[in-house]
Amino acid sequence: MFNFIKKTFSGLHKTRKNIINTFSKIHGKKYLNQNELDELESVLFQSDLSYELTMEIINEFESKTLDDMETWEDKFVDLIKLKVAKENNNSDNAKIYLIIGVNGTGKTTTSAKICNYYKNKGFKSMLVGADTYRAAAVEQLKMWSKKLNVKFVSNESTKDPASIVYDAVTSGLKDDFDKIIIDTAGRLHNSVNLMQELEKVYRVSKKFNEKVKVVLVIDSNVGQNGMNQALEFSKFIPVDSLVLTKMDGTAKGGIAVSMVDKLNIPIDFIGMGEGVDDLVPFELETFLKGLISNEN
Ligand SMILES: Nc1nc2c(ncn2[C@@H]2O[C@H](COP(=O)(O)OP(=O)(O)O)[C@@H](O)[C@H]2O)c(=O)[nH]1
Ligand SMILES: [Mg+2]
Repeated sequence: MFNFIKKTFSGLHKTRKNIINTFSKIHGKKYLNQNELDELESVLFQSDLSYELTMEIINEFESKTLDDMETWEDKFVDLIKLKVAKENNNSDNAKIYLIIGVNGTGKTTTSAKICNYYKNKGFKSMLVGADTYRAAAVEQLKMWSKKLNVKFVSNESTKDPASIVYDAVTSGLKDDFDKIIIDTAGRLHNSVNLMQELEKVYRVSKKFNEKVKVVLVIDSNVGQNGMNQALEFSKFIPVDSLVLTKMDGTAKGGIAVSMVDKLNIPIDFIGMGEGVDDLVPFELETFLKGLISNEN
């Protein structure tokens, strides 16, 4: 667990840079003047914390005098926790994982990371290449499977991802796999054919009477736009959880907090790099502390 906390803190370096700087300036002050409030408002907003959440914090800080024992950092964490607190039941009970999202968000990498995560937890895990649009994507996933030493199923002779999913899940269940992780092609919600194809893949995966988890992968660099991706994909199939990738390379990490606040879909993991171990279970309090803490 300690390792995950460390990763959360260091992976957020771009988002936290200005925030930490601002919090360190106000550290020890009993109340904040207008300039300090303005600066805080600006850095929180730039990190893609929503306007609404930013204003709530600023309003609260504006009317607040700190006691000797309190810090602005603690106040920040407490306020957001109070406002957005939700149960995150990141449970391990699904068997079939559909990894979906728009192009380039990190679906293939995240499929490998999730497979590795469950394998390390002792689950018998396998990967399925169902991106029938890019041979390179199947090859990429196959390479991950070799590296992780897990079973890999795909079928280059068909362009129908639903048929790959059907065969792969059938064989995976027969061999008693606990986790069948399916990588799919990138698609935009406004592409009707591709969204119908996704619905079909979903329907097929539901036929087995096993718990299916639909995981939407979102590149955190897109900030508030990620919220739209979640809403749009949800119109076609029920999205069960989110993975926010590339947290390590963005200054907009505050989007995770807005998402917890606004969406009824939990964030299960955040991606913190290109390596297979760079996947961290999302935990709101740790994340918030990672944004404002000077430790690393
Ligand atoms: N820095 C960083 N890069 C990532 C992360 N996740 C994926 N990538 C990179 O993003 C690029 C696209 O990833 P890929 O998994 O192929 O995306 P896909 O098109 O959605 O399948 C690759 O170069 C990955 O190594 C992450 O969490 N952090
Ligand atoms: Mg891919």
